Amino acid sequence: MKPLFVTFEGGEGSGKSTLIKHISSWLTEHGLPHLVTREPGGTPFGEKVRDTVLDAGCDKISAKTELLLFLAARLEHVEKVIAPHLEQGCVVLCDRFIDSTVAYQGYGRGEDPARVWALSLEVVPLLPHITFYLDVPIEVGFKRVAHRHQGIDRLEREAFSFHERVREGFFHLARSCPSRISVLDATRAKDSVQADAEKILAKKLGLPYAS
Ligand code: T5A
Repeated sequence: MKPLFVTFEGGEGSGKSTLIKHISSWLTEHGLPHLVTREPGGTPFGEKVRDTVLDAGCDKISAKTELLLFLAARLEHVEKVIAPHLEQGCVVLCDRFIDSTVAYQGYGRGEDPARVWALSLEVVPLLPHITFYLDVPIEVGFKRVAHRHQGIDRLEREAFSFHERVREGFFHLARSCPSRISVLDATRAKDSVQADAEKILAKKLGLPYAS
């Protein structure tokens, strides 16, 4: 088995978790061992960082502190979970990774995106083989998650303009890395988005695909 590291990126409520769940079932149908994980998170330490960094009641922290927290969680995640699974030949499906860091802490928070990119790769020198960027207008994503009971987190609370900068950042990244990042119009019905992702993965994994 050839390892494959696949990441899913997008704004709030763009449908990443829904697509990952579908792709996980699709891989199971094809008998392919895989891991589903997320960032921030994926390890007990990473989940603690997640609780802190997304806690709407958390003290105001600087953009650099926030960046370093995401990177610290990523380092643990890659060393303890992602790299060992890739070494075993697994497909790893990860909800958010380096592109979120550049989009949110770089474009969103106003840290130099090129420096955020370089620092991220210095701390964790690993890039996904394939990234799906699920694009939806900000208001569509927020509307989709508005019914949730647990309330909105610290990043979701940011102004509309912050989320617009993040979206622009994702577009910029997609233009810079066209062979890695596939932009999916995620305003379409779930089955259309899923079919696009399956087609790209089938090609990469050498699986038959009937469109
Ligand atoms: N972050 C993360 C950083 O700032 N820097 C970093 O380095 C990293 C790694 C993570 C936060 O951390 C930040 C970014 C984030 O703000 P999170 O809880 O993971 O927070 O938040 P999200 O990633 O936004 O997760 P969500 O669960 O809110 O959104 P999803 O997973 O994109 O959306 P999903 O699949 O739960 O779908 C939402 C709803 O839409 C429906 C689903 O059924 C669901 O009800 N839906 C669709 N409806 C219509 N059409 C479709 N095509 C649909 N697809 C899904």
